[in-house]
Amino acid sequence: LKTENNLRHALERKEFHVHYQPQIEVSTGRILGVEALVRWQHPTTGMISPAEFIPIAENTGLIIPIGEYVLREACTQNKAWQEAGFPPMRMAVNISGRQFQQQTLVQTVENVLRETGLEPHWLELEITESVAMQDVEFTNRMLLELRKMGISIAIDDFGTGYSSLNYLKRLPIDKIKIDRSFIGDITIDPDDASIVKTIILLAHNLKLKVIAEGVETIEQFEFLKAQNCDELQGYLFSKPLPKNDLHQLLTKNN
Ligand code: G
Ligand code: G
Ligand code: MN
Ligand code: NA
Repeated sequence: LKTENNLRHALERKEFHVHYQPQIEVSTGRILGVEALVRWQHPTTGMISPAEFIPIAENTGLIIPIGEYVLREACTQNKAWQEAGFPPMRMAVNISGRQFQQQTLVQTVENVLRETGLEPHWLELEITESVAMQDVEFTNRMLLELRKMGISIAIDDFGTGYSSLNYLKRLPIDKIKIDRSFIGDITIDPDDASIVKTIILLAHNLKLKVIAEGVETIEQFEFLKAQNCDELQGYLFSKPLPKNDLHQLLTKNN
């Protein structure tokens, strides 16, 4: 099922859809943005998780057209929400390792922003920590070019890779996303609690915003609030939703 040919056909038949998960300002409960998350709606199998097909898309290179589709769809949708009169918000889009290594990424992002009319500061790209740290010189050059456009950069899955603190200080980034593997047990595991506290302090000392992902309980929310975490994302507030279901949340947010 998850072969190169099937992925190619899925792209042609428009079986990929984008869901959106709200990112909440901890101090106010407001929706500051959403993360775009791709879904494969297979005609007979049903919904297939990106965890299952992104690795194949990476290996075959199909992540390039799939990723460009997600980026264009997400920017188009964000512009549409703005034009419908919802308070403007940020759109966060995941960029895979293979996409990030493409010299054409900057041009692609520029084209998509121009074509959709979305202002750059409403777009955030998420690069995983492990991808960012692979070749720090390259990452630095690439992020400088992307940020020159006016978009922002978040380091995804933070804490699961091996960041040199020295590099973290030098890279032109805006935000750190604490990986959800640290959040699940913050209220019961003292080690996870101190790791999360330390990441928040570190981020703030470096003038970076910090968002916690995978927040599922009120207790986790209270902990993060007490530690001055800036934003959160997780099932406590909302799971990733199709665009039409998100309309209702945005209306309440108005
Ligand atoms: O949404 P879900 O938790 O099922 O996603 C599983 C994994 O797939 C996550 O690691 C997420 O970052 C990744 N993912 C989801 N959508 C995209 C996408 O559009 N591009 C890339 N590169 N990864 C994605
Ligand atoms: O790695 P990345 O941040 O892109 O992954 C986002 C993934 O996390 C999505 O697949 C989304 O479905 C999943 N996710 C979002 N919120 C929660 C949550 O509260 N709990 C769990 N277990 N997964 C979540
Ligand atoms: Mn992400
Ligand atoms: Na993540």
